[in-house]
Amino acid sequence: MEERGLLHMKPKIVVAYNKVSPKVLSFLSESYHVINFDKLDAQTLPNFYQELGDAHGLLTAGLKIDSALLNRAPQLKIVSNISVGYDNLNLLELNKRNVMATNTPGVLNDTVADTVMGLILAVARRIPELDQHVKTGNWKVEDGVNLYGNNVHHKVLGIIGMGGIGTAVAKRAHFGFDMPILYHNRSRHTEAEQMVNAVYCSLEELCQQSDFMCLLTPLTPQTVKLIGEKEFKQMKSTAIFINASRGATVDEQALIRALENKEILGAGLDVFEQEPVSPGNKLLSMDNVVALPHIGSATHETRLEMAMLAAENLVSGLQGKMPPNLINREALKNLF
Ligand code: 8YV
Repeated sequence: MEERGLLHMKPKIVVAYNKVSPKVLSFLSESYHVINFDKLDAQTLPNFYQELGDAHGLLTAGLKIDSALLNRAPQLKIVSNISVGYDNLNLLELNKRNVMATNTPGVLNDTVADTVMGLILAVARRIPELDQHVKTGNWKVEDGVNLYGNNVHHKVLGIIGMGGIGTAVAKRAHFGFDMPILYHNRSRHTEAEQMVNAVYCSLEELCQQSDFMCLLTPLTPQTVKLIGEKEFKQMKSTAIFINASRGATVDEQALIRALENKEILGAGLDVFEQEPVSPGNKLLSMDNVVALPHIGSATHETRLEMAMLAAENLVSGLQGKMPPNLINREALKNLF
C-alpha cells in the first residue's frame, strides 16, 4: 500500500513507442512513474489519452504531436522524440504551451550512413534482384552480361542535406569508394569541404552531375517535394536516387514516372510518402527499386543509444535543467 502511494507521488511519464529497451524503462522508473504503451491502436488509445491527462513527460517517436493531443495533456512539460527528425511535432503548439521538445541527433549518424551505402550498393550492383535470381534456381549464362551492374567507386555522389548523417555518408564515399562529393545545403559546411573535398553546388548542378543522388534533408515546409519532375529531368539517365530523409521530400508520382520513362536508372528508398507503404505502390513492383521499411537507424545498438539519449533528455527537462538536445528554446520563455 505504502509503496503504491509512493509510486503515485512520482511524476508520471508516458512512453508511446514499441520496444523501448527494458534498460531505458528501468532508468526512467528510478525517478518516475512510467506507463508504457507498446502500441497505440483502437483498443489502447482511450487508456493512452487518459494517462496523458496527468503525465509530465512523453517519450515517443513519430507520433503526431498536435494541439488535439496536447489539449489532452495539460501537465506536460516535455515531449522527447526518439529520432533525429521531428516533423511529427507541431512546434508552434508546443511553444504556446511551454512544452519542451527534444530529439536524438548524432548517435544515429554512422548507422544511417551505413544504410545509405547499403542502398547505393544494393541498387547499383542489383543485389536483392540477383539474390532472388540465385535463390529461385538460376545462375549466370556465359559471362552473365544481363546481370551486370554499375560501378559505385569513383562515381560522383551528390548529397542534399549535409548534416551529421550527410557527413558520415560523405566520409564513407570519399575514403572508402574514392567518390568525388558534391553537396547542396542551406549553408556551407566547411568541415565537409576540408575533410572530404566536398564541393558546394546548386540543386540544379547537383542533379545534373551526380551519379548517385542522396536525399538526407529534414522534412520542413521548405523541403516538401524538394525533388520532383524538374529535378528528375535534370538528372543523368544513369543516375541512382536514394532517399533516407522522409517520403514527403520527394514527389513520389514524379519519381515513378522518372523510373518508368528511364529518366533515371534506379532508386533506393528507406522512406515513402505513405508509411507503411501501400502494397499496391508501383515502386514496389520495379526491379530497379530497392525498398526498406524506414529502418535507417534501426540496429540493436543504435536504437538503444537513441532511446537512452531520449530518456536523458526527458529527465533533464523534468528536473528543470536544459535538455541537451532541446529543439524549441521558445518553450522556455517562462520556465528558466
Ligand atoms: C526513426 C528516423 O525510424 O531519426 C529519425 O529521424 O527517421 C528514424 O531514426 C523514426 O523516427 C522512428 O519513427
